[in-house]
Amino acid sequence: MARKNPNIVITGTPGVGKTTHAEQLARATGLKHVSVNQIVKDEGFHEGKDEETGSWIVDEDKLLDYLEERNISEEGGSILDWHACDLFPERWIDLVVVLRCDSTVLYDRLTARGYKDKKLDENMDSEIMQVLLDEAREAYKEEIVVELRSDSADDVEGNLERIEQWVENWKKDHEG
Ligand code: DAT
Repeated sequence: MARKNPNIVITGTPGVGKTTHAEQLARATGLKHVSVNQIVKDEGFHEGKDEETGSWIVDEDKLLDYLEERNISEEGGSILDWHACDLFPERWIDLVVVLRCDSTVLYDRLTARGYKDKKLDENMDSEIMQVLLDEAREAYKEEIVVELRSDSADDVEGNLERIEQWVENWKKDHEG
Protein backbone atom coordinates (compact mmCIF):
# COMPACT_ATOMS: atom_id res chain seq x y z
CA MET A 1 0.00 0.00 0.00
CA ALA A 2 1.31 3.43 -0.91
CA ARG A 3 1.51 6.02 1.85
CA LYS A 4 -0.65 9.12 1.64
CA ASN A 5 1.78 11.33 3.49
CA PRO A 6 5.55 11.52 3.11
CA ASN A 7 8.10 10.48 5.69
CA ILE A 8 10.82 13.06 6.25
CA VAL A 9 14.12 12.65 8.09
CA ILE A 10 15.56 15.77 9.68
CA THR A 11 19.14 15.10 10.62
CA GLY A 12 22.42 16.83 11.45
CA THR A 13 24.91 17.28 14.25
CA PRO A 14 23.41 17.98 17.70
CA GLY A 15 22.57 21.68 18.02
CA VAL A 16 22.03 22.42 14.31
CA GLY A 17 18.30 22.95 14.82
CA LYS A 18 16.60 19.61 14.13
CA THR A 19 14.05 19.92 16.92
CA THR A 20 13.35 23.57 16.10
CA HIS A 21 12.64 22.66 12.47
CA ALA A 22 10.75 19.44 13.19
CA GLU A 23 8.39 21.03 15.71
CA GLN A 24 7.54 23.96 13.46
CA LEU A 25 7.17 21.76 10.42
CA ALA A 26 4.80 19.47 12.33
CA ARG A 27 2.68 22.46 13.35
CA ALA A 28 2.56 23.81 9.80
CA THR A 29 1.87 20.56 7.96
CA GLY A 30 0.06 18.33 10.46
CA LEU A 31 2.75 15.68 10.04
CA LYS A 32 3.95 14.04 13.24
CA HIS A 33 7.20 15.01 14.95
CA VAL A 34 8.94 11.80 15.99
CA SER A 35 11.78 12.65 18.37
CA VAL A 36 13.89 9.53 18.08
CA ASN A 37 16.10 10.57 20.99
CA GLN A 38 13.05 10.82 23.22
CA ILE A 39 11.91 7.35 22.17
CA VAL A 40 15.37 5.91 22.89
CA LYS A 41 15.26 7.49 26.36
CA ASP A 42 11.63 6.74 27.20
CA GLU A 43 11.64 3.16 25.95
CA GLY A 44 15.14 2.41 27.21
CA PHE A 45 16.50 1.38 23.80
CA HIS A 46 20.07 1.88 24.94
CA GLU A 47 22.81 0.29 26.97
CA GLY A 48 23.54 3.36 29.09
CA LYS A 49 25.69 6.31 28.20
CA ASP A 50 29.18 6.38 26.81
CA GLU A 51 31.26 7.60 29.75
CA GLU A 52 33.46 9.94 27.77
CA THR A 53 31.01 11.47 25.32
CA GLY A 54 27.85 11.23 27.42
CA SER A 55 25.82 10.01 24.41
CA TRP A 56 23.43 7.07 24.51
CA ILE A 57 24.72 3.73 23.30
CA VAL A 58 21.66 2.98 21.20
CA ASP A 59 20.16 -0.45 20.59
CA GLU A 60 19.26 0.15 16.95
CA ASP A 61 17.49 -3.20 16.49
CA LYS A 62 15.03 -2.46 19.28
CA LEU A 63 14.52 1.07 18.00
CA LEU A 64 13.81 -0.10 14.46
CA ASP A 65 11.43 -2.85 15.65
CA TYR A 66 9.53 -0.22 17.63
CA LEU A 67 9.23 2.10 14.63
CA GLU A 68 8.30 -0.82 12.40
CA GLU A 69 5.51 -1.83 14.79
CA ARG A 70 4.15 1.69 14.54
CA ASN A 71 3.93 1.10 10.82
CA ILE A 72 5.82 4.25 9.91
CA SER A 73 6.56 2.87 6.48
CA GLU A 74 2.95 2.45 5.34
CA GLU A 75 1.27 5.12 7.43
CA GLY A 76 3.63 7.88 6.37
CA GLY A 77 3.42 11.36 7.83
CA SER A 78 6.38 11.11 10.21
CA ILE A 79 9.10 13.68 10.70
CA LEU A 80 11.97 11.63 12.08
CA ASP A 81 14.26 13.88 14.10
CA TRP A 82 17.62 12.30 14.87
CA HIS A 83 21.38 12.86 14.75
CA ALA A 84 21.82 9.82 12.55
CA CYS A 85 19.96 8.75 9.46
CA ASP A 86 21.35 5.66 7.81
CA LEU A 87 19.52 3.17 10.00
CA PHE A 88 16.10 4.04 8.54
CA PRO A 89 15.37 1.70 5.61
CA GLU A 90 15.46 3.50 2.28
CA ARG A 91 11.93 2.44 1.38
CA TRP A 92 10.52 4.29 4.42
CA ILE A 93 11.89 7.68 3.50
CA ASP A 94 10.81 10.31 0.96
CA LEU A 95 13.02 13.26 1.94
CA VAL A 96 16.20 13.64 4.00
CA VAL A 97 16.94 17.14 5.26
CA VAL A 98 20.50 17.58 6.52
CA LEU A 99 20.81 20.78 8.54
CA ARG A 100 24.18 22.50 8.57
CA CYS A 101 25.51 25.19 10.83
CA ASP A 102 28.45 27.55 10.86
CA SER A 103 30.98 26.20 13.34
CA THR A 104 31.29 29.30 15.52
CA VAL A 105 27.50 29.44 15.80
CA LEU A 106 27.35 25.75 16.64
CA TYR A 107 30.11 26.12 19.22
CA ASP A 108 28.06 28.72 21.06
CA ARG A 109 24.90 26.60 20.92
CA LEU A 110 26.65 23.51 22.24
CA THR A 111 28.49 25.28 25.04
CA ALA A 112 25.19 26.94 26.01
CA ARG A 113 23.84 23.39 26.31
CA GLY A 114 26.66 22.51 28.67
CA TYR A 115 28.64 20.36 26.23
CA LYS A 116 32.35 20.33 26.95
CA ASP A 117 35.54 18.36 26.51
CA LYS A 118 35.25 15.27 24.34
CA LYS A 119 31.51 15.62 23.71
CA LEU A 120 31.97 19.17 22.45
CA ASP A 121 35.04 18.30 20.36
CA GLU A 122 33.43 15.27 18.76
CA ASN A 123 30.33 17.17 17.74
CA MET A 124 32.30 20.12 16.40
CA ASP A 125 34.48 17.75 14.35
CA SER A 126 31.42 15.94 13.09
CA GLU A 127 29.91 19.18 11.76
CA ILE A 128 33.15 20.42 10.22
CA MET A 129 33.75 17.05 8.54
CA GLN A 130 30.10 16.98 7.31
CA VAL A 131 29.68 13.47 8.71
CA LEU A 132 25.89 13.48 8.58
CA LEU A 133 25.74 14.85 5.05
CA ASP A 134 28.05 12.08 3.85
CA GLU A 135 26.05 9.49 5.79
CA ALA A 136 22.83 10.70 4.16
CA ARG A 137 24.33 10.73 0.68
CA GLU A 138 25.62 7.20 1.12
CA ALA A 139 22.39 5.80 2.48
CA TYR A 140 19.81 7.47 0.21
CA LYS A 141 19.37 8.48 -3.41
CA GLU A 142 21.03 11.78 -4.16
CA GLU A 143 17.79 13.42 -5.29
CA ILE A 144 16.03 12.98 -1.95
CA VAL A 145 18.85 14.46 0.16
CA VAL A 146 18.84 18.23 0.72
CA GLU A 147 21.37 20.23 2.66
CA LEU A 148 19.99 23.37 4.36
CA ARG A 149 21.68 26.03 6.47
CA SER A 150 20.45 26.69 9.99
CA ASP A 151 22.50 29.61 11.29
CA SER A 152 19.73 32.14 11.86
CA ALA A 153 16.00 32.50 12.47
CA ASP A 154 15.67 33.67 8.86
CA ASP A 155 17.20 30.39 7.74
CA VAL A 156 14.58 28.47 9.72
CA GLU A 157 11.80 30.48 8.11
CA GLY A 158 13.15 29.96 4.59
CA ASN A 159 13.79 26.27 5.16
CA LEU A 160 10.29 25.71 6.48
CA GLU A 161 8.72 27.43 3.49
CA ARG A 162 10.75 25.22 1.22
CA ILE A 163 9.93 21.98 3.01
CA GLU A 164 6.23 22.87 3.30
CA GLN A 165 6.13 23.46 -0.45
CA TRP A 166 7.85 20.15 -1.00
CA VAL A 167 5.22 18.39 1.18
CA GLU A 168 2.39 19.96 -0.82
CA ASN A 169 3.95 18.91 -4.11
CA TRP A 170 4.55 15.40 -2.81
CA LYS A 171 0.88 15.10 -1.84
CA LYS A 172 -0.30 16.34 -5.24
CA ASP A 173 1.97 13.85 -6.96
CA HIS A 174 0.66 10.99 -4.82
CA GLU A 175 -3.07 11.70 -4.94
CA GLY A 176 -5.64 9.13 -5.88
P1 DAT B 1 18.99 19.90 17.62
O1 DAT B 1 17.60 19.35 17.74
O2 DAT B 1 19.57 19.72 16.25
O3 DAT B 1 19.93 19.42 18.69
P2 DAT B 1 17.77 22.39 18.47
O4 DAT B 1 16.61 22.58 17.56
O5 DAT B 1 17.49 21.86 19.85
O6 DAT B 1 18.90 21.49 17.78
O7 DAT B 1 18.52 23.80 18.55
C1 DAT B 1 19.59 24.03 19.45
C2 DAT B 1 19.53 25.46 19.95
O8 DAT B 1 19.85 26.36 18.90
C3 DAT B 1 18.17 25.89 20.45
O9 DAT B 1 18.39 26.79 21.51
C4 DAT B 1 17.55 26.63 19.28
C5 DAT B 1 18.74 27.21 18.58
N1 DAT B 1 18.63 27.21 17.11
C6 DAT B 1 18.55 26.14 16.30
N2 DAT B 1 18.51 26.49 15.01
C7 DAT B 1 18.57 27.84 14.99
C8 DAT B 1 18.59 28.81 13.95
N3 DAT B 1 18.56 28.48 12.65
N4 DAT B 1 18.67 30.13 14.29
C9 DAT B 1 18.72 30.49 15.58
N5 DAT B 1 18.72 29.62 16.62
C10 DAT B 1 18.64 28.31 16.33
